[in-house]
Amino acid sequence: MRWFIGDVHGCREELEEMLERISREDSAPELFSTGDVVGKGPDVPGALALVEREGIRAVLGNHEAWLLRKAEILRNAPSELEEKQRRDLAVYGDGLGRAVEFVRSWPLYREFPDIDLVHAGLEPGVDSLAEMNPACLLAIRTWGGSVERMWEIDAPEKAWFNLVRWPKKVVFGHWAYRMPEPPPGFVGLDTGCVYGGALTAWCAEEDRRISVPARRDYAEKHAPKPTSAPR
Ligand SMILES: [Mn+2]
Repeated sequence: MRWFIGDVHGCREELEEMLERISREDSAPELFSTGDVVGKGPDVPGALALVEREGIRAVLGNHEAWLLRKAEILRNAPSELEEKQRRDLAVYGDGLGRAVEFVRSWPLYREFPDIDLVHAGLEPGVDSLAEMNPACLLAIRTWGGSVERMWEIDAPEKAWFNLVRWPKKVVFGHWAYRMPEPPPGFVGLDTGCVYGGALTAWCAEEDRRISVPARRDYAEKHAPKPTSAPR
């Protein structure tokens, strides 16, 4: 069966536990990730290595896109990197080159006969994934009419999934904090593990979720309210 795992953000231990739980129910699972495996969390290189070793097929998240951009700058014009960016890259140690090489192979979306997988969401008004602005696929939450206006999280009527009609199910992550309930057919899997929420996986064939609670709060900002806790 196909299992789609939400945003890991370096929560390697929770990902390990999730893989154990899935393997107890499914002896030959096909594993996918909504992206944002990297960034923010306690063991980013470890989480990435686990994704590679277990053959989890991911899509690019905005944090992987950031990694690719900053690694490119580091190679070509290191003096342009700010101190914080340097610290964020330092978590990879000697493994940065390998991490970049792995992440570079991830696509912006994955298509199945019945499902499309993206990190953040779809660009309203565009009929084909290939023609969507990558910035939307990577980072959209709400849609104010342009890619510059995707950030009004307190306007649920502008949530991208309320502005899109799509013939397949759409599986996505990215929106852990104050996400309105998506309509049927839209499966949001970022339940804020790195903020002390949970890591969630969804089994497509059985339309059900598994959730592994975070062992602790790893990042304090934007902690999800109880209303957006995993179901
Ligand atoms: Mn994201």
